Amino acid sequence: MRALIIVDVQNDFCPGGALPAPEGDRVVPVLNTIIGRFPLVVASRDWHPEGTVHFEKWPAHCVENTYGADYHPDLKTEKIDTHLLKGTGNVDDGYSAFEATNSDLEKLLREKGVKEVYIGGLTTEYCVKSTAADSLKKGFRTFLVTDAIEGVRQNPGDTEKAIDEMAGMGVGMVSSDQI
Ligand code: VGL
Ligand code: ZN
Repeated sequence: MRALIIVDVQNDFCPGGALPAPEGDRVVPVLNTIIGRFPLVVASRDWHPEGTVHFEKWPAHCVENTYGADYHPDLKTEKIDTHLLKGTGNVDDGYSAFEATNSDLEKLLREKGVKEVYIGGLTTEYCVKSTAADSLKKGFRTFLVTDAIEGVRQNPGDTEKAIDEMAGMGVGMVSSDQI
């Protein structure tokens, strides 16, 4: 049994948003193509209060119930089985989808008998990497969909470094056409 985790495909992480991955919207058609191939699809959203220590590190983004926190309008959200909200506290970052506060992702995956987790979305260096690391730690076989992720690219090379780090941890690399 395999599951797709779509991480933070939200307006604020796409071009024109508050904290954009320069090509963040490129993941949307790729995810739309593969979303129907998974018996379980989970999607996370960064969902911050207006005041949070997280905004000492980052420009304000994905404030709960704002347009910036909505899914990208073209994402096929009707195919999402479970919607996760994370970063909802005011004292933490909440990068990983496993830190969602409205639902227990690990428990859900175990109940459904999921053994393999495929991850796509935004951003490669932070929430995607943190979600992949947690997934591995919890014992799921974990794969990155390499053409369904985009980095925020604060510094040149950050995105590539994050991908190398994930490969080093044991995350498998697959492209969408291999799924
Ligand atoms: C993210 C920075 C701050 C992400 C979230 O979704 O990768 N990055 N908050
Ligand atoms: Zn955030």
